[in-house]
Amino acid sequence: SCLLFLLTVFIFSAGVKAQNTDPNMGVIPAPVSVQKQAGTFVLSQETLIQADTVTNKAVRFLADYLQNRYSFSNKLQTNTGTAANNAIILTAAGTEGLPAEGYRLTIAPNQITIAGKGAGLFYGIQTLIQLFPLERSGTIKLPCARIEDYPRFGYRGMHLDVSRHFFSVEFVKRYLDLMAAYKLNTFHWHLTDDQGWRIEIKKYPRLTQVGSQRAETLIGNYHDRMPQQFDNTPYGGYYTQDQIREVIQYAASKYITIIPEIEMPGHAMAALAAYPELSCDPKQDYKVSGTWGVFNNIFCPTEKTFGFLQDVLSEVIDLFPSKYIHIGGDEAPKVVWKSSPEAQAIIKRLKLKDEHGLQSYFIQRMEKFVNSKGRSIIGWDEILEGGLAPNATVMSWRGEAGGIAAAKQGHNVIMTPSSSALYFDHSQARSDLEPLSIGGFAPLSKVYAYNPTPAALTPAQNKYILGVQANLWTEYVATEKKVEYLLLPRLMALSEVAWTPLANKNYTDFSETRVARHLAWFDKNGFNYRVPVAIGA
Ligand code: TNX
Repeated sequence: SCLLFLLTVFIFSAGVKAQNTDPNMGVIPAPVSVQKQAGTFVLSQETLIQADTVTNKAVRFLADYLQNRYSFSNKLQTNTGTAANNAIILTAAGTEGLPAEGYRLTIAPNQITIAGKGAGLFYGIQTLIQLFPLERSGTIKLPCARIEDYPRFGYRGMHLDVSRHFFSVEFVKRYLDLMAAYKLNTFHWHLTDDQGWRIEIKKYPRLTQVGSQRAETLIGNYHDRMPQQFDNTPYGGYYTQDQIREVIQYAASKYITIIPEIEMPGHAMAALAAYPELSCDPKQDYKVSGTWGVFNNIFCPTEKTFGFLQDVLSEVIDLFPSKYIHIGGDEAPKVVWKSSPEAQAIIKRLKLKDEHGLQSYFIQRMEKFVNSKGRSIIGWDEILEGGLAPNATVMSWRGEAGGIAAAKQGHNVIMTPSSSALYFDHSQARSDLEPLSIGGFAPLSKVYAYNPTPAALTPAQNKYILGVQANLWTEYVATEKKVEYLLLPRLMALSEVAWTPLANKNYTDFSETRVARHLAWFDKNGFNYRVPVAIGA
């Protein structure tokens, strides 16, 4: 009887456990509210899709997804007001009181309803397809439930550096697919740097003819563990404007905005190699850098440079519909400006305090130009030095200090602190057991734990925190497989930082219950990832 008692206790506790496990039904990022209900909906080839507008891109996404994954050709029909049985109803009706990008998903035995507008409808569909069983054949059995959901932050970003290493249009699209699956809505495309200029600019063809190519490929490390090693294979690549447009359109189909970054005044070696007259010493022989780091040669703050950058930004603005244009601003040593008569003359004429004042003047001039085109600038937190441009948004990467200072001044902020594991080029576990990386320690648990609203800010000041982003720099990332390895599974943790209300975050539920299922999905879809085993600093 003792045994029977133990058995009863065991069964009872297992039952309780079963009820409490998987409170989010496997969905990442964890939704605002999930209520499981009795019954199932069976989705098949016969299920009708009824939508307010059948040509809507979210609606098309669902129909194409069912076609591609299950070879279903579900009939699409405009909503008539009377919902059919065995139907998925996609509609803007029933969205009252929902915040932007939110949705209500109801799975009942005879119908699935997703209420949402624009991105909200798309995100409801993303949640729905995460509930599909992994097996791709037969019908799709879905547990009944009601989910209400909306994001914590309006800016949910992921960055990719395509300068240090170049990635194809096809790969960038796959990257966007992953972002969209986890409800990230902003892709920060780092298009120019010392090691390569990657965007075609019609007015300055040498930017890509010369600036997109480097003579050698660095295969070793530039610091600590290994001396620099080169093979002498030339390396290069760039996107034509047609390709850029294609990627922008693809992103838009998944409700992702692309923010292009054109670096200034630093990280400019590729541009100077193409047009040495933009430097403070045009007689020097500039080369597209084959090594990593911070270089002293930067754009000279001359009228010629301002004219050039305005031309470049004009073409960039014509291509990209984003509200924000990122103009860099980071890591610009002032060595060259200190010894340049031209730079010193401007400091004198404008009565600027020093070279930092000149950097601030540089950024403010570019801001005026970007604002005149109806857009706003984002810059790395160095743009605080010497005074912020009046309308600038600050990307806080050297910890949170820059973001905190900017918010206190009433400027918008995007948090992307390298010290809080948002640098996905940093190692996910003990670095001697991981592929060669730039250093740093950014394990999954630390990414997950990040909270973008610092306690140092009042609730009113925290309103300036537009959101959060992770960065993937590619000095040590030459292959697509390595990008995926660094991105996954950390992208999922980022999505929960950006989307999920603080009260719903739970690392145990995330890492022990939900992640595994998503890894299996990556396996099925051929994405590389790091098996998330924690191995300490
Ligand atoms: C700093 S983050 C940089 C990049 C490097 C990165 C490597 C920032 C604004 N600048 O140029 O790629 O560190 O982690």
